[in-house]
Amino acid sequence: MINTVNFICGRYQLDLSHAHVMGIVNVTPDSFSDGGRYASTGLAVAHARQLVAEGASILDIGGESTRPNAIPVSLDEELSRVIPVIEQLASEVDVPISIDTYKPTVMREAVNAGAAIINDIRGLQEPGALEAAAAGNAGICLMHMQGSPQTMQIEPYYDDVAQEVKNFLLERLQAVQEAGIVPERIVLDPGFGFGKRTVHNIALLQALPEILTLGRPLLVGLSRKSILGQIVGSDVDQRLHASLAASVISAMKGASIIRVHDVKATVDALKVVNAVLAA
Ligand code: 8Y4
Repeated sequence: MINTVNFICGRYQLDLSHAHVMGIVNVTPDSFSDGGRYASTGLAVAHARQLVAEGASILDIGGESTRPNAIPVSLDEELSRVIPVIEQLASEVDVPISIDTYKPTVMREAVNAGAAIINDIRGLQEPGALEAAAAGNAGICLMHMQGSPQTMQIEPYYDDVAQEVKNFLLERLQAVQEAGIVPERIVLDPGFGFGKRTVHNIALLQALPEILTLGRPLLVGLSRKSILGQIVGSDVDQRLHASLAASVISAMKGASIIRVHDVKATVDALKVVNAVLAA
């Protein structure tokens, strides 16, 4: 299945007729007591450079953990983690930089600092988020989540997960267009693991072609997630092979952007998928 839809993101235009890798860059508070902010910025930038060298087409920069039970960070803390990293990377790498945030102020400042994509796990539902996204020319990833990161895995329930996720993404796609954002700036994401049980995640993987009928490219994130741990029985740091299988399945089902930790291995796997899909 060849998807010829282009993705406009800031000064970039990605050709989503084949699958791309989005490399995950977490900016975590640094563990060196005397390192200050400088150390964690440097570590994140060095990691990001390596992911580009390994073939990442996009870098996703995140300053707040979205894992269940993670402690939320303040606006100022999130800004001071991600903005220096984005500023430094924007001037030296030639791939779009994505900011993983749901906070409108972080969106605006990240775009000012050079971010080309807003990756919002809340689908621009926070007050002011639509306006912040519409203000620039960044690409936008709209993701589905049931509940909030604090509560989403308590008791996920759906009558028809594929239909409900599709309806939500359609509603958000219409809301962003009403805010003045052209559809060429949008990609959609079913939000694997965000308020979903294993059966829901598997049903969504099978339903990717159905969600594609909304007319926008799909981004998926399954890398190292607990669904893979449940299937394989492996700890989070032993999920590379399961993650590769999930990436290959996603791309074969029509996903265009695959968000992963292990860039080099995923790039190779997707080269095989892309060669088959292009034949
Ligand atoms: C190990 C490592 C286990 C990481 C779990 C995790 C997505 C996303 C996340 C996604 C989009 C995560 C920010 C969760 N997942 N953004 N963000 N799509 N668009 N957990 O699936 O990686 S964070």
